[in-house]
Amino acid sequence: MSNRCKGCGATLQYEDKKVVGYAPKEDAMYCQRCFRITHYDDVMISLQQGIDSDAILSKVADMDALVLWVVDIFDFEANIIKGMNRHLMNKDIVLVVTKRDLLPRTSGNEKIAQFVISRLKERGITVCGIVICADLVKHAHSETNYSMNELKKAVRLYRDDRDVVVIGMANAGKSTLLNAFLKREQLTVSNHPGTTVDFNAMNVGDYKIYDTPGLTRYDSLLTHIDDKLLKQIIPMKEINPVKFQLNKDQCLSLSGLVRVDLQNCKRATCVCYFAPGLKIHRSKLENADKLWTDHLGQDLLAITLDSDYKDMRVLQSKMIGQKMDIVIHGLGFFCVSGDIENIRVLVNKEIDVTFRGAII
Ligand SMILES: Nc1nc2c(ncn2[C@@H]2O[C@H](COP(=O)(O)OP(=O)(O)OP(=O)(O)O)[C@@H](O)[C@H]2O)c(=O)[nH]1
Ligand SMILES: [Mg+2]
Repeated sequence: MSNRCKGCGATLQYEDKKVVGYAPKEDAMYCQRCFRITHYDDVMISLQQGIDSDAILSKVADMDALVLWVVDIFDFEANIIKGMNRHLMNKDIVLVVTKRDLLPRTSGNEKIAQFVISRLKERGITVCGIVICADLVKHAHSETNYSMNELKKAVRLYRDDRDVVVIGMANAGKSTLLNAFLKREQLTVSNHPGTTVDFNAMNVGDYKIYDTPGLTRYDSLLTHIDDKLLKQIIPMKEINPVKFQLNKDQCLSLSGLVRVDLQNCKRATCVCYFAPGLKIHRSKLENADKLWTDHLGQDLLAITLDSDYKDMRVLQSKMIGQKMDIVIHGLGFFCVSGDIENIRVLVNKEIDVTFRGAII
């Protein structure tokens, strides 16, 4: 049997430094890439653009195993696996919510569960259970970690003498969850999508539990942004929302990544949930085109994927219900309420936007 890296699952090899799995010594347990990610936050070989997602799903489909589907609640829309039930027909799937601690403490687990249930229903996705996990980074190993106890209960209930396989989008928190579940610090974890590179089996008593590489979402900003900017755009702790009261037509610019135009706006509120490294700038709508022509890529609009805002895609929506989220996949969301006739969103052509009923 080939020797695998305990951190990322790559097959270890000792010849080529530029290929995943390279280790300098034959008795190494971890590859050099995992070592450098853990100690220097240096990915060496970036797999941000993806690992073959269809191949991962078909391998999982062939396993006789309980599936734990890990979903980052903060980036819920980009964490949906399109056609999951078709790929994983007849599989028992438990949805495990991670990164709940990024949302305000005031939005309780009950409300989050209701949100997840209704979104799954709207998308036609069925799962046999939902577990909400909190604070996996800080309090993972505490004996009283409520979420770990709930997860253990769900595994006991649904496993049925089978193995367990953990799947989900890149960066969802799969390896972090497994380290907490197994009370080990074995698996390599980082905020670079594509950290785990292959299936990684671990023994738990009489069964195996598998970590897997993250599936790539091509419509998420995390896949397209320069690796060096990830720290600025991925939130690490509870979001401090930024609130704007609006009483006329206005434009909100999220650095140079997203522009939200609020047209025919009388009285409205917009609460922004993004990483603190991303600055939001408010301007009059009538000045927005000039601002974006003159300053995209500089100053307040410094972080961008585009050199001309006219290359960006334009999406529009009326208000959905009383309170609506404008979700920018891989980045965060604006929550708008009030009297707004039309909302226009400009974003890079590769990135998806979802308009949905508010999560909070
Ligand atoms: N705030 C918060 N951050 C989390 C949580 N779980 C994971 N993270 C962070 O999310 C990032 C990704 O975690 P990983 O466990 O490497 O994610 P993964 O799904 O294994 O990623 P890939 O291997 O790339 O598919 C890391 O920076 C973690 O510290 C959580 O519950 N809360
Ligand atoms: Mg991983």
